[in-house]
Amino acid sequence: MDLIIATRNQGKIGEIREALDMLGVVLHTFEEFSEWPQVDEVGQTLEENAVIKAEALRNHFDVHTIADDSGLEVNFLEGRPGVLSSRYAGPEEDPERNIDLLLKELTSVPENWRSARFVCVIALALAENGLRVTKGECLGTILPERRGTGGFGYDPVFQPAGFSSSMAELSLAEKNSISHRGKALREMKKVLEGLI
Ligand code: ITT
Repeated sequence: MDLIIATRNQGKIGEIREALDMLGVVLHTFEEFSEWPQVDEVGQTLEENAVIKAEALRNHFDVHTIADDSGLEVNFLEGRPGVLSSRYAGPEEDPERNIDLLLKELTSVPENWRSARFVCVIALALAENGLRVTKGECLGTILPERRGTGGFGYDPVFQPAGFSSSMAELSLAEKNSISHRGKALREMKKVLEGLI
């Protein structure tokens, strides 16, 4: 089975490859294609955007496609940055500026008010028009400063519940074993196993 991964985010690609490492599925990424459609994430929710991305690429290439839409929801910020996580500090999607803005907004906010969660929606658009959606979340707190160099996005300032390290201090396999994306991908793996 051929499966396109509808993302340009290398961090996501690495995690998806690790989680879907299984016999019978050949994963394809944007680097293999000479043209790759630009998709506007105009949805109001993670689920809408995951479906928009998966269907757009499936419609273009006519191949089974999965997409990931994910984000960080901070309770003190009433769920922000949420669906706008990658563009929080501006349209240039700069992860360092996004973290700077988040830490600034949480200046002086004590640890027990810094709870947050990562949320991930994985959409599978089948070549013959079916659609499947899986979800995962990971609870934690926002650290006062960056720690670690692994992962991507907000990982250096996210401490998963029950851990004393940041998400960026975990290995790829450790992150997948507890993360929002790892959980959604394990569910999607079961769906794919039922299809091949
Ligand atoms: P694609 O749309 O091409 O998949 P993207 O990075 O723009 O790439 P999203 O629109 O889903 O993807 O934005 C998700 C953002 O949420 C991401 O850029 C990070 O800022 C944040 N995020 C999601 N999962 C994360 C993770 O596992 N670790 C750290 N930050 C994460």
